[in-house]
Amino acid sequence: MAFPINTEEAKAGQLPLPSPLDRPRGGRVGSAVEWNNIRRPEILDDFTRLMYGALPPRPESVRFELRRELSGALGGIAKRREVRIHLANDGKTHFVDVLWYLPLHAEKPVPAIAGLNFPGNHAVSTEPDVYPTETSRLTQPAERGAGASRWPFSELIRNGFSVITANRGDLFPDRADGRAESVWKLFRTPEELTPEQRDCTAISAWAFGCILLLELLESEPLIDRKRIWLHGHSRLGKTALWAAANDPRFAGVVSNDSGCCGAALSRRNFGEHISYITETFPWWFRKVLDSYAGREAELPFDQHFLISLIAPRPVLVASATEDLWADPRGEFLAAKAAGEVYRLFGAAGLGEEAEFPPPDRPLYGDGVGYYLRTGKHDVTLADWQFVLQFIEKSTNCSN
Ligand code: GTR
Repeated sequence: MAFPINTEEAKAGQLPLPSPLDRPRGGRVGSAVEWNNIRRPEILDDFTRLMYGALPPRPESVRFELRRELSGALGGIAKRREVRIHLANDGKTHFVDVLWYLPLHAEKPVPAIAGLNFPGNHAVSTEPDVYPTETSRLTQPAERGAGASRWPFSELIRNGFSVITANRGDLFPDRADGRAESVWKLFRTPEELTPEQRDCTAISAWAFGCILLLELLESEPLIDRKRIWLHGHSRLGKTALWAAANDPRFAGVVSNDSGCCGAALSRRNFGEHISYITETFPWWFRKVLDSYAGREAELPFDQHFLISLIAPRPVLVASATEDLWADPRGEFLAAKAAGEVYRLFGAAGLGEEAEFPPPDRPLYGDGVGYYLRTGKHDVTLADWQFVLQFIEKSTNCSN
């Protein structure tokens, strides 16, 4: 790695941040209409070209197969569905396996939380008979229930939410040569899917998977399609921000510990940086991003632009005290700086006076929220409690 990692605040640097409202060749947008019509598409295009690449196109066919439905799941409070999403394009096929819980006795349409998981569908549930994610798609095969602490399905069901998840490896196995087995194979030849060919990225394949989950939810009348939230942790937090930036149907997003190339500012010299991330995970990003290692200030954006693309929909940025690698303060500063765009829509964001909060004292803001949880890089029950409060507050504001 060409550049050292810094975790001392005194050495983080004070680079000026670009404003998302400034046009590249001069001038500035000053209204929500100008933002939506002029500036937002430019920024989306910049992130597509320089960081994440384009999302996969729509396959010729998308079909939902209900493989199993149980009505007494999670001790009798939920319905469990396992769905296989079959994709077909140009004579080629691919599938994605989904684990989906719905409240058993919903009288009216319920909100939903969608998100990809790390270890496999069978590993995020405590139920012993969930169909396992195919081993070949897993980075490290995980035991049943091993990742359940991050997915408190019963708690979320009791709070009135449906929860849906699929494994990241079903879209793009998370390794340098995963591209050849990824969803991209529907659209490209094997020669176009080598580790060196980096146009078809993992983050965009994962974002596409988030959108498939959304469309499956939308096919169910018991889901309130105006309240479909997207949640992502770490690399999947980067993914969640990118998916919601691309698809306005997500009602809001939670970025948990998303760090470098997620919610954290690249211009701060703190924690993970572009040099490290592009050398370690080249399949996540387009190749051109490598050339910005050490010259982050030359990017035409910083990560508050990514959050801004989601405006005026609510975004909650979550950090953890021991997760210096993800640069909690850089995540806070990006969340705060995105407020400039939220204000065009009449929402205050975190507010111009907001200060980096002490641990476990959430700032729910207006459109943009932020908190710093005590503890490690993880998703805990405490995180979900903050998430539920933010969703409740955001929902009440917009009604
Ligand atoms: C780390 C990576 C981070 C973050 C994390 C994760 O190794 O450097 O950017 O994405 O993985 O996804 O858990």
